[in-house]
Amino acid sequence: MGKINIDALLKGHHRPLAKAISIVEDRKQEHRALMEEIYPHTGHSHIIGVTGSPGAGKSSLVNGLVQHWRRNKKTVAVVAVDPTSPFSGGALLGDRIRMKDHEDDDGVFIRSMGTRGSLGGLSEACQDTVRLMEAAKFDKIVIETVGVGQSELDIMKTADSIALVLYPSGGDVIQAFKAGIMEIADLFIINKADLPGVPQLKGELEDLLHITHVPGKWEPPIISTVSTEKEGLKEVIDALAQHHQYLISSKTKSERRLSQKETEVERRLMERIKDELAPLIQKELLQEHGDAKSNGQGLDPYQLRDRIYKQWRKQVREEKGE
Ligand SMILES: Nc1nc2c(ncn2[C@@H]2O[C@H](COP(=O)(O)OP(=O)(O)O)[C@@H](O)[C@H]2O)c(=O)[nH]1
Ligand SMILES: [Mg+2]
Repeated sequence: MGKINIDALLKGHHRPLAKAISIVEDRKQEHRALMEEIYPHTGHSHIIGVTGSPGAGKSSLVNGLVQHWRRNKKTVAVVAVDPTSPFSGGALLGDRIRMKDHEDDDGVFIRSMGTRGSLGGLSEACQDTVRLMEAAKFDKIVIETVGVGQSELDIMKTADSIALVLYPSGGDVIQAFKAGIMEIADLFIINKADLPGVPQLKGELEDLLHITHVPGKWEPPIISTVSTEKEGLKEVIDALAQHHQYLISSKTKSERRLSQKETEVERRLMERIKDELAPLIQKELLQEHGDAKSNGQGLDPYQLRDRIYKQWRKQVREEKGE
């Protein structure tokens, strides 16, 4: 690992943490060893996912939440997975000022993750980044993402508490519902409550929540905020704390983390198998393509699948020397 000072990272120092995140993002060779080393130190933070369409006011909200937590001496790390995020490089002037609010504060660490490469790779990098932040002992870790697509949903599912930020504009709720975010949100925030249309949006939400609610389970609150005026933020902080308490007392937190781990292991395993199979599949398909040219349709997809599968198994057996 050479250059990364793990002890300093575990104490929450920013420099080694930033370096470690770069290693994760670039998928450098040290990545695996690094993750192994920090893993035993993870699991203690409250991970909060903040999602919602671009312009809903997620970053403004997060900015306000960070200030609140800091006043209560909580340390906070933010990872913004949003190309339009104020925390990203190409930010607008006003956004830079917001980020500056926390610049000299050691208890706040902010990192943006660009859509370098595929979104799939991004969700993995994000997951590992959150782990590094946990190892660095931040009390609160916020993941901000625009809520679209499977990868974003995967990212959100790594959070303990998920907040969906909406604003009175129409259409948003149905979109969130379709994207499957409604079902996983633990908290609904109607931001821009200074604009007209709040009661309608709230009514719409309540109707949908009525359908999705499971008796005996956590009932997601709906909170109105004006992030730019810091209105309603205390209520959001309290609701998040309550949800965290609920997760711990109902043992849901450990259950959720275990199921997240299961999903992650499954995904990583499938990727590995896919990588291993890729050359064989390509070779077989190429051959099949040639065969099909000379004698019509060739094998049907099931037969071809079985042939490739058998060959792969044979290959594995040979490797094991059976
Ligand atoms: N009127 C109003 N504007 C807001 C509010 N919260 C955020 N905004 C504005 O909405 C725009 C987008 O906010 P931003 O936090 O960057 O949204 P994000 O894309 O969801 O992160 C900015 O111009 C904010 O100043 C609010 O509560 N009321
Ligand atoms: Mg943003």
